[in-house]
Amino acid sequence: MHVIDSHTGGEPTRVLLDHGPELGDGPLAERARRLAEDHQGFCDAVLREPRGQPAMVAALLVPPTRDDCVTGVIYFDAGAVLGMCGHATIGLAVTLAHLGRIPLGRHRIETPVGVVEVTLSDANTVTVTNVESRRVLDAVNVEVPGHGPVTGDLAYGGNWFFIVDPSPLPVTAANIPALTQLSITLRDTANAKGISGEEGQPIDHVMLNEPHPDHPGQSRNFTLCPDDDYDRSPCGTGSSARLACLAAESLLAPGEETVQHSVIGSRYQLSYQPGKGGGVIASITGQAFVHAESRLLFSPQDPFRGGILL
Ligand code: PYC
Repeated sequence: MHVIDSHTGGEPTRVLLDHGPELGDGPLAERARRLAEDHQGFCDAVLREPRGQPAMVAALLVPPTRDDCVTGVIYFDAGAVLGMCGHATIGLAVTLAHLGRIPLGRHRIETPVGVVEVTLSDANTVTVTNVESRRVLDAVNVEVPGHGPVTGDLAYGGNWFFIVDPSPLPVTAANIPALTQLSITLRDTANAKGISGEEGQPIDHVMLNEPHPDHPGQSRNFTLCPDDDYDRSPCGTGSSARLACLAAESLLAPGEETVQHSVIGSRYQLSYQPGKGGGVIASITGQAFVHAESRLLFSPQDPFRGGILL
């Protein structure tokens, strides 16, 4: 299997160029459902150690249903198939340019949740214009076992986020184990309470924010992903969901720029325009770097050809 690995603000993306499972040619949401239901072994084999690494997101290229898109893509991490992925879309655009498949400029990419646009400004810098994001619930209280009450918003940015601002714990590298544990317990408790999207969609990500101590007016976040690992980047879909919350509170005006930092110190520039459905259309600018191009081999004799599953 031919793969290209990149990172976006430290967060890994693996673009899968061939040997994907047969998913048919229907709508991408349908193909994504088939991937999640019937091909977990494939997802584990390409993302879990020893071939993959913690926090890695795969971008499985599939034929788009629309002529105006350069490709279709289905993203997944080791825990779930994702609706969209901001950092991986930046990584995908940079990878397609590395392969000579797209020039600088604007391109459309079809995902299971809709068409997103990428603007490739140079070999590494990409602005993603996401699907419409929205806040669904505000100031929801969750009693987190072992911690106490936590209040946050439920918002959609291509994935489903519980967003807490300010974070109950400082968003620092030293706190990553504690932030991870708190976020897992918070997500599981909120899901058990039935806090969900309009059609019962469960929370798949948790974002804990705080004002950046060194950059007045900017924010720093910790984001937990479905694989129970944290996003090294500031999380594109989470940043989009957060923009929807800021817009709902009139804390950021349309077109106004802000900067979102991740817990490891990488950053995105963000802004939004009002969406047609009452939410926001987020623009996320970040950088990705290709760092490996390789072929994954799966020997039938290898006891860990399907990944390490503990
Ligand atoms: O950037 O949207 C994102 C993302 C989701 C999971 C990991 N990164």
